[in-house]
Amino acid sequence: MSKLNALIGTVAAAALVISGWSFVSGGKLNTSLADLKGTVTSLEDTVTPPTTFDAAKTAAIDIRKSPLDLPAAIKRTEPQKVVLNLETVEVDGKLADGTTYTYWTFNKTVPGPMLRVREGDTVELHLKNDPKSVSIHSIDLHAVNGPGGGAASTQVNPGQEKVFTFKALNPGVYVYHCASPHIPTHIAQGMYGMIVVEPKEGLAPVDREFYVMQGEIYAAGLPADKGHQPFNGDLMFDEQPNYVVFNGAFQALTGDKAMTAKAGERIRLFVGNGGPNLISSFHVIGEIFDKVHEEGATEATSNIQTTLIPAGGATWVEFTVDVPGRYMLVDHSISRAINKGAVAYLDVTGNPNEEIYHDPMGHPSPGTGGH
Ligand SMILES: [Cu+2]
Repeated sequence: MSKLNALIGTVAAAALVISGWSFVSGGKLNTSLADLKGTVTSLEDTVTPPTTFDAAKTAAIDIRKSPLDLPAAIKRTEPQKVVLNLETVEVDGKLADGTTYTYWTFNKTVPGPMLRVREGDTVELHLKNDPKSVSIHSIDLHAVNGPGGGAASTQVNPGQEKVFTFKALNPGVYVYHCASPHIPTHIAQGMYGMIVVEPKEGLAPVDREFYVMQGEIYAAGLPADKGHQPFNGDLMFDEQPNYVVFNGAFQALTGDKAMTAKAGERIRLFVGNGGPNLISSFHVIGEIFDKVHEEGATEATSNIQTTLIPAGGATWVEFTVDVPGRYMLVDHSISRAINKGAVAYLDVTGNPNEEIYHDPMGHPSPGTGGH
């Protein structure tokens, strides 16, 4: 318990350090409308230019989870025992260009790995905690029927391993997260991911699947501030993050990790919200979700523009990209997208379809290399 008390003490101490927050708050309040005015010549000008992640700048690692890094659809028609291994690792990671942050992770990425099992499977989950960790960690999977979603069985000290078994009774898409005290701090440091429990009949075939999770980062500095930014407990208690991100970092999925597709393809997005606090108004600029499994429900609704994803919730959406161009995933609580990093690119190539979309000025489309 001494480690837990020490951590809670650290958070309490952070709450007393108000000078940094006062400075940040003052800066925000003094921002005039003139300061916010910009010039827009293309859709991309509506967001801050993408960051670059130069590994040579710092020893901090790239913690961004690739949206392509997810298990393939399950082909099995019978349940089986599935063994899953996760490791909690605390790392210094790149939060933005020239900015680093101390993340706590599952398997060194944010979010952690997407897990994928079939309804009826028996899952044996092993959770290791890196010997170099300073904190105890654990896992609560929302797909579990049982105490703490597994957290009751997996409080694991540095250098140790815990295991528990559960049967995946309910199909759907579920968040998992660390549930060790102080829980909001562990989640805010990046300790969340998704587990998909496919229904017995499987999911409808699509051309491409992507894995995206939103989360807040309560770093002391604003996105323009460089250097290593410490966690700020005041910002978290007030639910006022300086960063809101997809897949771990500021505009993480706009450069080398942007998603790509071809016009005419059917897309499935698995989208979760680690929180720890904010509700996402998830939207794709330039698209309409043909199907949304709202809050991860088995039943789908049709023709949705923006769907709410609660903190600790997930959904999956499906749509066909009809024409080439750049489509932007955003939290449509739009300051989070424009200023705090919650934007991702889906670049679609292919032949234009003038019947569906026609631009008489012939504006270049960044997803097609200029046409
Ligand atoms: Cu933890």
